Formats: sequence, structure tokens, C-alpha cells
Amino acid sequence: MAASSAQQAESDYFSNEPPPKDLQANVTLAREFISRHNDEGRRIVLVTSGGTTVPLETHTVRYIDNFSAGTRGATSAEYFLQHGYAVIFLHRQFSLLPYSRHYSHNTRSFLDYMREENGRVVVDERQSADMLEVLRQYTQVKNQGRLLILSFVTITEYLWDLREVAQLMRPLGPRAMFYLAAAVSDFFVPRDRMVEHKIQSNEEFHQTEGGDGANARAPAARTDGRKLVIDLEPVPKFLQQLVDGWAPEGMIVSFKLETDPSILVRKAQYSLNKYSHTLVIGNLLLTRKWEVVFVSALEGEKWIRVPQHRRTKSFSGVASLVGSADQSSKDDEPESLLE
Ligand code: PAZ
Repeated sequence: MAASSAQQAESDYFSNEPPPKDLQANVTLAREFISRHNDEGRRIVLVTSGGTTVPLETHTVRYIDNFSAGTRGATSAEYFLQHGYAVIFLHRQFSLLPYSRHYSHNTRSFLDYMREENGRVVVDERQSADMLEVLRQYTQVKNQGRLLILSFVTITEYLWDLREVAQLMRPLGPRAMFYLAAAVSDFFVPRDRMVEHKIQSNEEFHQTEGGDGANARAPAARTDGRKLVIDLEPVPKFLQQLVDGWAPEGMIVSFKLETDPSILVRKAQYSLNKYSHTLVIGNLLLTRKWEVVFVSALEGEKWIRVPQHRRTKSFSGVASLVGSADQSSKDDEPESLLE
């Protein structure tokens, strides 16, 4: 049978882009994790979180990145764990992690949570109650081995890990869930168009790469005179493959980020129809911590908002938004979010 264009794009991508060095180690960990929780009849969710980078050079000095801090993914992972799931947390290295996110990546040092008493380090009383709650949840999850943390940096590492883990989850059938909150680059530099060494700004040191004579394609990121020219290629759309090829029975929740409110719902609906996911959650860059729109075949369009008085900086878990926030129809006027 002839390969479909999606299968062809997949095979081209994965034969051109080398796997990450830690892929086999990740696969071994994921296989053991999935099989253990499958034997115990537990639901397993793969949460992706944080942004992918697009390296411009093989020995990478420069890369393109995006805004994502991993707040949505890390927060949602905690709620899945609270609801009994086993979680594979595939995140951008050094982005926020479940539980430790409460004490990292903010302007306070973790040392501010402690003080010295009789030559020993103790937790400051003012922090103790909150920290105890987080510590209890974390310890329970750790003792039960319900959280597996894997990491990626580049778009290619992300896609390799996603594909391998999704295929390992296939035997779970409908007990597998994919919660795709990572901000994944739409464009990249293919390996065969990537310069090896640091791109030089000084014309005297410009590289003369591109080997194959007249057939050589120009590097995707290169200097032209004193300008830096970046000419990226589209990342093949693998979301359909997730449904059709890698984990056809799993529940797939994907996110759609936009900055223009007038196209958000349309874009989410487009993704829903095109990729046949169970649910697409739309959000806007500026308001993503307070409101999201659920778009599904079953329920159409449903806005979920955190009430004004509960809007704190760290709130970002859709799983908890579902449980406790106002649920209003699309006709409701969003509250001002930039107070
Ligand atoms: O990581 P974060 O909490 O800062 O942001 C979360 C988010 C906006 C990346 C996520 O909710 C999302 O929309 N992910 C998909 C992005 C996309 O359209 O590719």
C-alpha cells in the first residue's frame, strides 16, 4: 500500500533529523513506567510543557526560542497527579516542574524560605504551612512512582521523544491521554541546511559551506554581506499522525495559542476538525492565565474563566480551571485582564 503524504513526511523528517542522544535512555524509562502503571490499571497522561528551540548551527551558539515558561504544563501535571493519573512530564529542560515550580523561577531565592536556628537550617514558619501541603503531595507521588520527568531542548528532540513515548502508550488504548501544552515551533532549520560552526558576522570569516557544488542548498541561517538571513522551513504537521499512526485510541487534548482574539476560536475549530483531537483548548498570550476556551465536537465552544478575585500570578492549571472557575457562554464579555 502506498504511504500517505503524512506518513511520507514523517519518514522524511525522522530519517533526516538525528535522534537525541538520550532517546534510548528515555525510552527505557518510559517503557518501564508505562508497563508498571498499565499492570496496575492506572490511567497515564503524557503532558508536554515549555517551548522548543530551533538551533541555527550544529555546534549551537544561536537558536530561536519562544516565551513559554512551562507554567501550564507543570501546574496541570500536579492536578492530574492529584486525580490519580500517572504522569509522563515531557518538558523543556530548566522550565517549570510540578511541585518545585512553587519555589523556582521567581524573584525570591529558595533560601528566603529558610532560616538558621541553633546552627541548623529550618523552614521559615511563615512558609511552613504552604510548603507542607506541597511537600505532602510531592512525597506521595514520589513514593508511588507516579511521575516520570523527561526533557527536551530542540524541536527535533521534542518530536522524537513525543513519537517514541506515544508509540509506547499505544497498548493502553483509551486509558492513554496526551495533553499537549508545549509551545512547539512551526518552523525549523533542517539538518542538511544547517551550518556546522558559529555563524560569523565578520565578512572576513564567512564560512564557505554547502559542499555539493551546484546542488548544494543555501544554509537556512547564513550571513549575506553583514546581514543575518534566516530562511526556515515548515515543521511537518505530526498531530494527525498522533491520532492515526502513533496512538489512535488515546484521548488527545491539544492547545492553540494566538495573540489575535478574533481568530482564536476559528483556529481552535480548524485544529479540531483537521487533527480529530478530542479537545482543543484555545488561549491568548496575554490572558492565558485567566481564561481559556474549550472547543470540542461534543460541546462546541465553552469559555472557562478564573474569577477576578482568584487571579494570582501563579494560576495556570486548566485542570483546576475546569473544577472551580466560572463557566460562561461565548456571549459573555471577558473581564478586563490587564488590571
Ligand atoms: O508555558 P506557559 O504556561 O507560559 O504557556 C502555556 C501555553 C500558552 C504555551 C499553552 O497553553 C499553549 O497554548 N500551548 C500550545 C501553543 C501552540 O499553539 O503551539
